Amino acid sequence: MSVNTKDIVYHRPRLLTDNNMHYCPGCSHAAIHKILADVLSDMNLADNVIGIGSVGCSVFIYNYIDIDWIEAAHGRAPAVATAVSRLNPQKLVFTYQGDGDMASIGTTEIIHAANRGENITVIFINNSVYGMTGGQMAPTTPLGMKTVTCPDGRNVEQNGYPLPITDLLTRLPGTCFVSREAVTTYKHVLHAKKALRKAFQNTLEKRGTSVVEFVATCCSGWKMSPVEANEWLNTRMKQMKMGRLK
Ligand SMILES: Cc1ncc(C[n+]2csc(CCOP(=O)(O)OP(=O)(O)O)c2C)c(N)n1
Repeated sequence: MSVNTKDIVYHRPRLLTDNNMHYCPGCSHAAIHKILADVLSDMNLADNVIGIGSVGCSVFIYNYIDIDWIEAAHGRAPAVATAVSRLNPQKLVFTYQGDGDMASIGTTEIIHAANRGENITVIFINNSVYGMTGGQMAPTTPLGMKTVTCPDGRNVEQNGYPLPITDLLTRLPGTCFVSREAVTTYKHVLHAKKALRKAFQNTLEKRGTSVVEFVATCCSGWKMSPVEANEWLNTRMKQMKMGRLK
């Protein structure tokens, strides 16, 4: 049967592999992998890119996106990316990190890499908890949110303030672009793709560190259904400045 190209509404990204993803239903990682594969395919970057994976639920990302990957120890992706991009200046180098990874154990690495203005893109998946290890409180857990390690809700007296890591990164001289995105609606997906394209273009043009944060869901960690998690995320997004931050 011949298909009218005008009727095609969906293309599977060329770089997305056939492997079944291991993510829980409703997890944002899966949607973000898809748009990442889409943008890398659209920009024709397959042979010119090295991704630095991290520890967390996305640890198997190398099974899903068919590019060159290096796996970094927990939190160390920006340090590994620094070496890889300096040794391979012709390659686009990016990290893919959760909030436990980037905003907790790896705070030093991201702050110093961004402050040095390393020529990398940082993709930061902020689902407000440590997903892989069972939904513990992360530095980015908002006040009032319940997790297994703050069952009555995060409070300042016991847990301190949430760490606004992305906002801090906007203040550093080495960051050239910082954006906060989501994948909850089609409109958000389009916006997020534009931000990823911009970040990758900056890295290709050697402008310094670009950061794209995704405010994301973790249905299992939050103990919510995918619909409830999306609704909760939409509420949280209303409290945050979304879009381009720098
Ligand atoms: C050095 C080290 N400390 C602790 C761990 C245990 N650990 C594995 S994943 C993880 C949390 C990951 O959370 P996050 O980065 O937010 O990613 P998510 O799983 O939520 O996508 C932790 C603490 C580890 N693997 N290595």
